[in-house]
Amino acid sequence: MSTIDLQALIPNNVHLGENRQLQRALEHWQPAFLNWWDEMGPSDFKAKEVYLRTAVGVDASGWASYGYTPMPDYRWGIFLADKEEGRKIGFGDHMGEDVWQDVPGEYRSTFRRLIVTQGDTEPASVEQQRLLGHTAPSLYDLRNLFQVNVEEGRHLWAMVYLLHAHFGRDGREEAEELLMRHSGDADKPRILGTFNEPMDNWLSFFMFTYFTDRDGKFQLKSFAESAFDPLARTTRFMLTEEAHHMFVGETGVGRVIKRTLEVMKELDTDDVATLRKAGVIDLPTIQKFMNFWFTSSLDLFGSEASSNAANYFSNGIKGRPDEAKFADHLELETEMSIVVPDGQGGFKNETISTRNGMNEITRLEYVKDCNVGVTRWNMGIKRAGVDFELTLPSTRFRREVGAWAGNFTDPQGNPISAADFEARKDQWLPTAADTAFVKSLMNRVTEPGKMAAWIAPPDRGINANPLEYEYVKL
Ligand code: BYC
Repeated sequence: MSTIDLQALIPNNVHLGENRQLQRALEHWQPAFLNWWDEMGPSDFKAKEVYLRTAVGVDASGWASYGYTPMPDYRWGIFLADKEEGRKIGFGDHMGEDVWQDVPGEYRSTFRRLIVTQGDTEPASVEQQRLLGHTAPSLYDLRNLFQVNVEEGRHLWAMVYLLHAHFGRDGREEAEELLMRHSGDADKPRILGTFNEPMDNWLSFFMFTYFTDRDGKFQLKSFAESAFDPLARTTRFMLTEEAHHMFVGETGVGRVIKRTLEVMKELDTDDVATLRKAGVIDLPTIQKFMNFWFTSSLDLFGSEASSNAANYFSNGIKGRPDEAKFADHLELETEMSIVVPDGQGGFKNETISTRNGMNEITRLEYVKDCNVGVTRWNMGIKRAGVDFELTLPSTRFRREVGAWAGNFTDPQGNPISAADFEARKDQWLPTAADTAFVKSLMNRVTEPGKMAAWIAPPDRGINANPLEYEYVKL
């Protein structure tokens, strides 16, 4: 097991103290990070004590400690999962060779670009969520928001460590740049689309942590297979923290639905206007928010057919999530089928090499995983005796990246004209009025144990504490 230095300026299990140059470089980046947190992180809660989980090791049985801390004092550390002695590359053209402890020169720029892309999403999400603390529906939710935020900060540290440790001066420059781009900035936006979307209400936050953090899960799983062992070990540990983020999303959306169902029963109605007047979010609006965040997250997997993705796989850079469960780890001559527009207003099957289809394979695994929570939400709706089913739209709907970008379909994936899409999009996606309504419900609740009227309480508190626990000392 690795030794953990928790007393160091930067807590770590990578023997930072033995590499003075690297330590100095990271200690130089640290004030820039704290400055970024101060300017772009959660606004106005700096001095408040928050009941937070902090990573203090990588042992599955006890990797975190819980306690009150003001967020700027959070101990952001560098933790890699333990080294697996004798680990071999598990896929692609280097299959069976020893994994790499450093980046081979020929793959350096590709690794750097991917690590930067991954790193960019972490502070981006904190920036997107910057103002949400002011409208938290409970102290429990406020604490969860801040937990997610500090851990995204730690994930940024994880990528910055790799850039500093393995990419020399270029890496240090990229680490600086990670603090310079900002979500939604007209001149220097974040790299990937979803991370520039505004997030000004908690329904969007829950959808984001359900759907977009789940893209994170799948991308991290792909990196966890990488031949570059420090990347694989870093991302394996990040996945441990990521699980809570998706829990926040799944239970968050579930609690919104539960509360709506309660009011539907009380008032014996499914009339949207009546429910909105009663202060809950109607199910069709929840479906629209789901359509938006799910489709935006689908784009994060890249094009259906991608020679980039084929190269990542061939070269051992990125595998498929849970690569071991696939029968063929070379996919040298194999082919697969994807659905693309036929150029005449319809669609057709196209055969591509499996290596070129890696993004699509990962995306389809992601869709399956997304459906697990949707099924659970639907079970709640069915149990309440309400005739309504939430459904994930087709992977062809509202795409801005890949084969379907610039093509219009309905949520079932049937091609339609641009004019038809324009005429019907308000039925499928949140309108300005829908968002304004959801925002109108966002009033802050600060009494321990109390919830805003549009959301049901969670089943239990955090770390076996009661719901009434003072999760944030305001
Ligand atoms: N928006 O060949 P293609 C997370 C670019 S989330 C804008 O299909 P490729 C988290 C693409 O970069 C996980 N641009 O792409 C969640 C490429 O540009 P260049 C984040 C896009 O390379 C919540 C070009 O289009 N991690 O951790 O096969 C909170 C050609 O595309 C988009 C990663 O993404 C888009 N949506 O695959 C906090 C992993 N999609 O290079 C955190 C690292 C594509 O030609 N990234 N493009 O200039 C990757 O593995 C790959 O870059 C992608 C794209 C899977 C994103």
